[in-house]
Amino acid sequence: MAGQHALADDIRDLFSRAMSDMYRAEVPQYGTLLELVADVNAQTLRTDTNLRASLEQNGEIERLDVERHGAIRLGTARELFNIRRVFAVMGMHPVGYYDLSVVGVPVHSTAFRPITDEALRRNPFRVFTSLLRIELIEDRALRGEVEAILAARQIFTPRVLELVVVFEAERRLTRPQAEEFVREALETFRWHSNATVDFGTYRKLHRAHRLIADIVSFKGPHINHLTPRTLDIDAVQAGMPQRGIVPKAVIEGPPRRKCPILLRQTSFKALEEPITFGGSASEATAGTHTARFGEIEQRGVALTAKGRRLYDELLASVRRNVQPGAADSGPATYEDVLSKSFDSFPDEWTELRSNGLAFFRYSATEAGVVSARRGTLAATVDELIADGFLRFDAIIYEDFLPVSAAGIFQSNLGTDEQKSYAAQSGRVQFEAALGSVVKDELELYAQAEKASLKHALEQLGFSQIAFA
Ligand code: OOG
Ligand code: NI
Repeated sequence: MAGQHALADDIRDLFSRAMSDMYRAEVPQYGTLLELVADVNAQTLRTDTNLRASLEQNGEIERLDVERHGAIRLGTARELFNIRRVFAVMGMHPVGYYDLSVVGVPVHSTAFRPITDEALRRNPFRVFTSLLRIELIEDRALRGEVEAILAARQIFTPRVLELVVVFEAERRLTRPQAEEFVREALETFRWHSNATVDFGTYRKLHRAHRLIADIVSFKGPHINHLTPRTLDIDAVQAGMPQRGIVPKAVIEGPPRRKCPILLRQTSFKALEEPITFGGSASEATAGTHTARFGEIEQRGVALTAKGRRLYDELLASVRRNVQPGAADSGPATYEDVLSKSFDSFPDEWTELRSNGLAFFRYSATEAGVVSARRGTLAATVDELIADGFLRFDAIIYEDFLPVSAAGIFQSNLGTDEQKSYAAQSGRVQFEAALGSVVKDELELYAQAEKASLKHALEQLGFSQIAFA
């Protein structure tokens, strides 16, 4: 932290550490998972020297230990508007729009995350943030009740909103203000074992959708998971049972590959936690609620629009033939079909690059810089790579995948809730509620790639015009 002041990146770093400590104290299995992931990552870095070199080149080794994403679910447009302002203080901005109604979850979402290379290197903390689509509640009376309950709650402390205003004016906080901001912001994400509704109302909400009960019944949008990044998700999945954790049957996303793409994720079941329902102490009812779970992820290269189309097509064809977790096909069958289908997705870095399927970060090699001075460089990017003057490393995918997210939601809702909503995409309403457009993730990756190439070519003695 520079001097007396804290900038957005400093505040995010403080916050993500405080959040991790809070969740560790609340959900002990999360601590166990962090230990397992740290062991597997250390082992992977020892054995996979190429991966290690690439992570070092990208400045990702340092961020690995602090890397997490979390998720929250909000009830109203106002809550979404203000959470955008709170996250902005931490240098986290809305990227991407995810419509989950098509997969039977009555929410739409974005991811708040840092967007510049520098901020991502410092601490890439992200929060997948969903907003309830109240219009998808069919029962009119219940819809009215939900609106009234949500209108009456305030998920932010008055002080955190004051500090947001200070930041909006100054673009920074003093160090004591930053520490206060983190303490106050944490309150929004905290677990509450007292429901704001009585047990009858909770049951009614639950019957409409378990997620609706989770969003509406409490004082705030408790963080429902915090996910560390592993370098070998299969090893963590296999190691979980030995540490008393039971993962879901299949890993979401692409299959295991030599060159990891996008994002692979697996989760373990939500905890059943004791809750006190009902407003006044005299009519309080004891019950339980399941919301919080654990998750791990392995991140791979970000795909271009072309690469993403191929991924979506292959995944859809797999799911037409075999459903993960279906009774007649075990996880082995699903993973088999998945990895066979992905045979047609190139699995060499050079091919991924030459086919325009993925984004890469370019850098000048030492040999290249030395030759540049002697003025003996080749003329095209491909030649520079072939001559060993330019290297390229995967740009890591920093976002989420809607089909995977649906799988994570579903595995924690129980398999009985597979209804799908016939809803229009609500992107326009979502952005109106947010008070901002969401950024296009593909554009961010393309910019990062372009900037790295420009810089590398300059180091090699080329002007950007020569390669425009
Ligand atoms: C969010 C589920 C999505 C992921 O990693 O895809 C998610 C939620 O359950 O609220 O976190
Ligand atoms: Ni998640």
